[in-house]
Amino acid sequence: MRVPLSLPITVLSLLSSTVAYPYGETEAVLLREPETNQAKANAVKDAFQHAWDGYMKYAFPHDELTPVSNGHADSRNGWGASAVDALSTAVIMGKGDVVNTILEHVQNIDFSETSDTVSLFETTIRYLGGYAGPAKDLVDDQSLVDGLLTQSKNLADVLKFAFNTPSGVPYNNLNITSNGNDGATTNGLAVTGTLVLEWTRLSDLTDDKEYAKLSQKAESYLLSPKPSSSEPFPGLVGSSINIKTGQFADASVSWNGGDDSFYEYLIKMYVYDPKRFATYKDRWVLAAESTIKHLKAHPETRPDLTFLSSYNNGNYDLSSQHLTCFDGGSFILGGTVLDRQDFIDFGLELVNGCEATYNSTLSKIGPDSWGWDPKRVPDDQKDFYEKAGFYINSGAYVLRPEVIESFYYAHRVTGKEIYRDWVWNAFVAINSTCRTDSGFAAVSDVNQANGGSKYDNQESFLFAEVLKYSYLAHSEDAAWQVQKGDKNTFVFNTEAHPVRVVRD
Ligand code: DMJ
Repeated sequence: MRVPLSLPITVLSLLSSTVAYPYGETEAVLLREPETNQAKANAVKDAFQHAWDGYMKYAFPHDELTPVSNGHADSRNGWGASAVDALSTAVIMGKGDVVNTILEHVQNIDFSETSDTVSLFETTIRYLGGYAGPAKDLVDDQSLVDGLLTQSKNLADVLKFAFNTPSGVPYNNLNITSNGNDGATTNGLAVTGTLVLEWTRLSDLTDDKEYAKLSQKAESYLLSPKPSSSEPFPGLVGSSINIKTGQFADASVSWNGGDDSFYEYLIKMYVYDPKRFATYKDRWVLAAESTIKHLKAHPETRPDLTFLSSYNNGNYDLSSQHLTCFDGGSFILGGTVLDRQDFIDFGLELVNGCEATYNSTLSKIGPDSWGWDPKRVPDDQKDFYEKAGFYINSGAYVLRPEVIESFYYAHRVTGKEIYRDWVWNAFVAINSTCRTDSGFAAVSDVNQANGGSKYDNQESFLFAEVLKYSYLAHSEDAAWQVQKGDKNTFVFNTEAHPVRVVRD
């Protein structure tokens, strides 16, 4: 079977020029003389090639390059996670040689072989979601393209025992050799609720309804949460689900890591197929409205900024994470698709808050987590908190994409250049701070001009997300770009792999 063109198989330093201009009370500082967008897109492509060359030289076909020691690591089952995660970005960038190399690799993966505990969530979003269909003219051997769907199915068939529980809520941590699990009694909101796009897409492509059915059954408990106390505000639900009963085990509410992409996928399922997934959209709208009403927070020292707090049993936690910053993009996507300017406006407030976490640090990269609770300001961060509006809880940057991702959505939907400038600023800072001789490294302290020390780790989502969103923000309009209104041809999974939406 031919995998059609661009059919996303859901399986498998720079110097400062100090140009500044205002946005609300936040300033955007361009770290480099402005160039043409084409030149910026090419610079992102060069960064991709740099990382790809280092990965090929020192790490392929392992999961990741260790970019300081020039070795390799296998944190994602040892199936070449960086190669698979790089595929859709290489397609979009038109890098035919890279695409061909990855396709050849994919054919040789034996998904029954790994000595690792397999994460259903990570394997779904990176591998199953990662087989974005290569453009035909980039591929030398079309049989390799055809093989993607086969491998997608092979992988899902290896993983599907995870759903074989009394409720159908899956285990996340799997032993695929023994069809075993870690004996957990609960599963997390995001890891349960971020399967449905990839597994439904696989069913739609194969006409085998089983994959969709399994993932949608698990999702059904999240859409109709029980007990009712697990939904303290309409649409906002607890964080863990009992695997035996499908009932929520708590009522702890947030958009942070562990919960995040459940909300992301509610609206993305509607974009994928508005006819089948209107209920998902209704749940996202409830969650979005409750979020504006109950979780919106403004730091005392910077009331112009907006962050999302979290809530548990009457208490608010005034802290947030880099992971949470997908939120602006989610509100903007939902707002444009549903023609709700209030959601777009709130999304832009969130984007502005996340940008402040970048422009306030010495490296111009945002921290992994931060807080704004006046009672918890560390003594050594009082001045920083006064000026920035937040204090840093974890100053690491591990090559996460969410801030750039939301800048990208803001640019695509508003058309405003400032959001594209913010993408460029972030890319320039990452390129300057994290770059090593062979790739890009996570760093320990974004509030040091040089990022502190480098960790010997390069997550595969550098290829899938950071470089893709940075490239797309500066490149021409194309079918896979986010569009205004209900005109999207593709929707990105949470790992930024484009999935073709269903059209009549
Ligand atoms: C990626 O795997 C995905 O974006 C996921 O949704 C969250 N964690 C990483 C990036 O931070």
